[in-house]
Amino acid sequence: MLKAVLKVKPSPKEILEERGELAVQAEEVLRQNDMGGWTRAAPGLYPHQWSWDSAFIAIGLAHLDVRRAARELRTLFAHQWRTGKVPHIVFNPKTPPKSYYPGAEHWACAAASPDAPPAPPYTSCLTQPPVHAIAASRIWEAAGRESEEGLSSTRDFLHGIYPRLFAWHRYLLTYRDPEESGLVTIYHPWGSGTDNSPRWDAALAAVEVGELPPYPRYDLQHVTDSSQRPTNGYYDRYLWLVKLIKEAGCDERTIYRSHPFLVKDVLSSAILVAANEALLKIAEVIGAPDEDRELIAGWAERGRRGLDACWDADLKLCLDYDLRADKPLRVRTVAGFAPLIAGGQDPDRVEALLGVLDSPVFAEHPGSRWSLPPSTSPEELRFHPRSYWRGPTWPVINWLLWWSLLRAGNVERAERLRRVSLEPLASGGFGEYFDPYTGEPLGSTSQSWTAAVALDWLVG
Ligand code: 2M8
Repeated sequence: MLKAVLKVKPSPKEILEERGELAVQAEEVLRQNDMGGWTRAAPGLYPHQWSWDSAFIAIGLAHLDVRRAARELRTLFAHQWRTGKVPHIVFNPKTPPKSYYPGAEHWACAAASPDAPPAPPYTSCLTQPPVHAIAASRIWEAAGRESEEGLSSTRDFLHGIYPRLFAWHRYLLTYRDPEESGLVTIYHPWGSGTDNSPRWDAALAAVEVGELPPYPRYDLQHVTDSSQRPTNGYYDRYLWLVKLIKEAGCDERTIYRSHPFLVKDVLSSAILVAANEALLKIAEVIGAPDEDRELIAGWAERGRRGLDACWDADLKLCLDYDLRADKPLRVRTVAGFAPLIAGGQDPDRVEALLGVLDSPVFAEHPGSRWSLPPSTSPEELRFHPRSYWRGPTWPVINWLLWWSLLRAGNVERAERLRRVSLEPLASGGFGEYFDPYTGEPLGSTSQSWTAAVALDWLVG
């Protein structure tokens, strides 16, 4: 087998040296992308602050400097909307023109909505998966290993960020879940963070795209071949949806009534359950009122029930739900492991999920270079090994699965995943994603969140 041929076992000393070197390199990537109080997602392709990237970045930074890690989240939450929404991008006004499209001028949210921050730096109007409370609680854990001073500054940070995190989760469980299903609704594939995943193909196919002015694809300048990025056909749909959201004044109720893309996203929903558990811990540290804690515990419970309702017993995975077509979106992607990420599952469900994870449908596909889950199962017709979220393996997703296994008490399986997850980085650097067959790093280089999760794996 290819896997066996490629693996010449290094000695324990070599492993330690290599790991030490990798941690130094990861720290260097975060340093280079540090813009002061926030970190750009990547040097060329993503020159702004992205919401869930920042949360992962804070998890890595916590091992270098808990104050700087806290600042990463504080900067992001300084741009929270009046509704509690945390925007998916905070645009850096100092970025040279023609760096990223669509940028702040295209979104023009402040003009479209009275709920948006009125002054620059402007933001987008979408959201991304809510990893932030998880990051804040990891910063608290890291502070516990520090001096009394680090601990007390982090306690102050938790006091400041708690009401903002609370408002963020409440936004997701109200505006984004008027049905009270426990599941988060997204209006755009960008809201899922797994943009061109085949998860969204059927729902996007039903969107009728109208007249669009020509637009640039600056993203294609930053990859070695355009197959790594979404096609123009997908971009047409993305920009059409942006246009409709702006026309609705970014108003959630109007969007809910008229928008053609309205989907319950199981990955975001599962992350929200785990984030609510983290928020409960923070509530305890800062002594938040009992009513808050009851509410948060109820949100987590509701989320678990929602995910239960999305369980597909044949595929043994969780499925997203298309509210417009009123049916599940039946594709095998890493989002299907949502219950594992939510945590608190009964042992049979965990066993079923691990059975799929460790099968040829995902991590043990015979063509794979490493035992890592591809973002889309190679058994899916729409799988593509090099195209963004349609097949490559993503370090941040592997981090989520690793962390979930640890929480579930499956230390041995978690450790195996941690060790294998470092292999692509040791051989290919801090790529955005990796070809599961060849191991080639793809997309952006020096991607901040890849470096951040590597640090957490190596130093944490
Ligand atoms: C990718 O998404 C952006 C749009 O938000 C893009 O392709 O331009 C996704 O991988 C997303 O999950 C990530 O947060 C972002 C920055 O790393 O890039």
